[in-house]
Amino acid sequence: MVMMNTCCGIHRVRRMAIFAGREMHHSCKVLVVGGGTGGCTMAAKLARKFDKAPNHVIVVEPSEIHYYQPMFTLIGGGLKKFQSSRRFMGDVLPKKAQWLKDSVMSFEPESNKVTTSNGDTIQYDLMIVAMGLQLYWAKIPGLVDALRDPDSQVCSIYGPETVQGVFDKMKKTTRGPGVFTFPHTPVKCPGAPQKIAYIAEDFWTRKNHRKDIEVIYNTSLPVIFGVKKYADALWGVCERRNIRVNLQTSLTEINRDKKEAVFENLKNPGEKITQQYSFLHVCPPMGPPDVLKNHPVLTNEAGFLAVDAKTLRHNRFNNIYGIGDCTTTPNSKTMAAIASQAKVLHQNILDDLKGKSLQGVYNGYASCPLVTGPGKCILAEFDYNLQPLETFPVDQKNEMWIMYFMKKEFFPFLYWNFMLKGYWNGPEFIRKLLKVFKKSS
Ligand code: FAD
Ligand code: UQ1
Repeated sequence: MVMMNTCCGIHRVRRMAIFAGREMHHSCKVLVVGGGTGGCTMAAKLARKFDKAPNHVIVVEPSEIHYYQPMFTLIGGGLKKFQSSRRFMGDVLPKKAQWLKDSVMSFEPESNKVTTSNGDTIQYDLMIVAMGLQLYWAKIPGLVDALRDPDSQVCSIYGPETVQGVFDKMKKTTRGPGVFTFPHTPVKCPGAPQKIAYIAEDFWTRKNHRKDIEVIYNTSLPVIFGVKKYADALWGVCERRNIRVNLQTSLTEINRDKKEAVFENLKNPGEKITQQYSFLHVCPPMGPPDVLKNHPVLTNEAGFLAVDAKTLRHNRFNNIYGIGDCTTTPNSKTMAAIASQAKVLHQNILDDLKGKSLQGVYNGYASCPLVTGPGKCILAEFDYNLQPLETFPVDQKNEMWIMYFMKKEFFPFLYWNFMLKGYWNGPEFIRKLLKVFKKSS
């Protein structure tokens, strides 16, 4: 255990920014690295707390645009407009926090300092790391060029720059195999690679092309979904709709001239399977950002920020916390998980600032609205033990219109208006309320 300053006092720096040549030196009480879902949510909660002292919270975030990424699945299926997934970063980050439009390049956790790509340094009392996942497009030979080629019929909902091409390519497909992939790495929203398959299958059925298009879902995983209850329901959907599922089948290469995708059979490593495609949807391999991986003192072997799965505090540095996709917590990497983590993290940081022991415990809650077509959705909710943890007093393994409505209209509303402002802590209170209601009825 490396000894560290606790966040709450030993290192009392004045909140300030000093010029030293062209670089600046900043200092703050709380530094938030990343202004995506987790970073923005935590900055909002804490900036409100330090209301009277502006610039106590600094957010370092290089991007001008903040995306509501769950919308990408519906945009890919032609069910929502791209515009509805984006807002200017300056409009969503809290006004009471200071936004540095820059990237963290290196961490010095022993001296509570980071350096940015501009050469600025930021001294902090407490740091929250919320850097998300990096998409490793280049790890699949042929993928980058195929995605850039509008005639290639290769597409992906996973990037803001690629999602806009998906529906056009879906519309152009009238015959031949439609192939969907899931990589051999952890991913954000592990349901999304199959949701887009269901939406495409539904679209081709409505257009009367289905008899000429074989739909194939090739996943590196040994299961269709990690939670048995929902996996059983999803196998039922695939059987009813004649979607072929190949488990432990991992995309390794794309040859766009021949319209061939090469897969490795993970049940027999080294064995290659070549698959023709007319439409290929790729979920790219992903992992922690390189900057984090370059600091093994902060991470596990795979490069994820090493935090305690319950408290979200760093395993070695007491004044570092993590939230969201970039950490080692073994939950499903979703926005729904982050809403629950944010509640726990907020409580633990306030306890820490008061010098108390940490009381907040994250139970691994995650949720995945598994859209199976327009108007149809299975709302999966579960915990660290992969046990269902459902909010509503209905059997959520069933496809329901109301769940689809929530995915399409209610969750985005909740996100922009409550979660990013620090007011949405996940559905736990609704679950408790409905449980009481259910018992007394
Ligand atoms: P992000 O929101 O990705 O933010 C990370 C931020 O860190 C970025 O803004 C980035 O610019 C910044 N950053 C990176 N490096 C640096 C650096 N060096 N310095 C400073 N800043 C840096 N979740 C659900 O709950 N339900 C769904 O239905 C759902 N569907 C999804 C569908 C798709 C297609 C995708 C892609 C995701 C989906 N998700 C869903 C997952 C959800 O969007 C993510 O889990 C969530 O946004 C992750 O938040 P985060 O804060 O960890 O990372
Ligand atoms: C959720 O809280 C959330 O964050 C806003 C999502 O992200 C888009 C979700 O997809 C889901 C399912 C939840 C969970 C919320 C309820 C009401 C079950």
